[in-house]
Amino acid sequence: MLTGQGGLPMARVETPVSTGEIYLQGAHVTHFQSKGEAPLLFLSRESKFTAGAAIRGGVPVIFPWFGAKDGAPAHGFARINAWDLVGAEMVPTGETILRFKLPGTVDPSGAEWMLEYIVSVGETLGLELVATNSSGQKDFTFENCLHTYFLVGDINSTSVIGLKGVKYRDKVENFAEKTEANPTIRISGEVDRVYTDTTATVEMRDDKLRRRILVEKAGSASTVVWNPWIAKSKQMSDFGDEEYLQMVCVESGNVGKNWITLKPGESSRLKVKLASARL
Ligand code: TA6
Repeated sequence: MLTGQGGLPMARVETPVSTGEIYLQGAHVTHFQSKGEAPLLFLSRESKFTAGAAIRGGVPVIFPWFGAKDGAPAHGFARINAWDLVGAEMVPTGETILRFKLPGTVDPSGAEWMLEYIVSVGETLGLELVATNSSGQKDFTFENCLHTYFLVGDINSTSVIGLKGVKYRDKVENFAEKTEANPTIRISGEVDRVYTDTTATVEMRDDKLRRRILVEKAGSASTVVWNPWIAKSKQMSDFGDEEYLQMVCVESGNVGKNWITLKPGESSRLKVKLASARL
C-alpha cells in the first residue's frame, strides 16, 4: 500500500501491458493506462483527496443510491468511505486482480448488506461490484453505478455510439422522458441523461486521440451520459473550468426505474469491461 495524493492510501498496479491506481477511499480507480496509449480515465487536476470527500474523476462507485438524497451524501456513501483491500493476486493470463470490501458499519440505516468490488488490471480494465442481501428476512432495494470518467482529446471531436432508440430521462430538461434519435451522439452543451432498459455496449470515438473506447457491461440496465459543459464546470470547485473539454462520463449501473431489489441471501453483480483501440 502506498501513500497517494492527500496522504490517502492507494495501490499501484503494474502489469506487462498497463498500469492502474486504486485508492482505498471509495475503492476508487483513479488511473488506468495501456502502455503506449493516453490514460483511459479522466482525473480532475482540481480533485480533492481528503477522507470523506468524493474524488473527481476515475471510477466513483455509486451505492446504494444514485443522485441527490435529502440530508445524505449525493450518490450514496460507498465512494466517500474507506474500503478494505482483502485480496490481491496476479493470474497466469497476466492480469492483477484486487478485491475490496466495504464495511457494513458505514450504513446509517442499519440495512444488512455486503458489498465487494473486484478490479482486474490487464489488457482491459475489468470492474465488478457485487452486492449481497445479508439480511435473514428483509428485502434490500438499492441503485448502483460505476460512474466512469473517460479522458478524451477534445469533446468537440468525440462521439458516443450505441444508444439509438433507448428511452432516457433528460436531467437538463427537468427529467423529461425522451427517446434517443441519434445513432451517434455529439456533445455541444450540458448533457445529463439516464438511459434505461439498455444492456448495450457503448462506444466512444475520439478523433483527436485517434482511439475508440468500448464500455461493455453485464448486470446493468442503465447507462448514464454526462458532460457538465461550461456553466456547471464553473460551479464545481473540484473541476477545472475548461476540463469539460477533456472528459465524458459513460456510466453503467441500475438507476431510477432500473433499481434492484434483492431477497434475503440474493446477490447482484454489476460488471464492466473498459477497453480502447486505435481508430
Ligand atoms: O451522473 C451524472 C450526475 O448525476 C450529474 O447530475 C452530476 O451531479 C454528476 O453525476 C456528478 O455528481 P457529483 O455528486 O459527483 O458531483
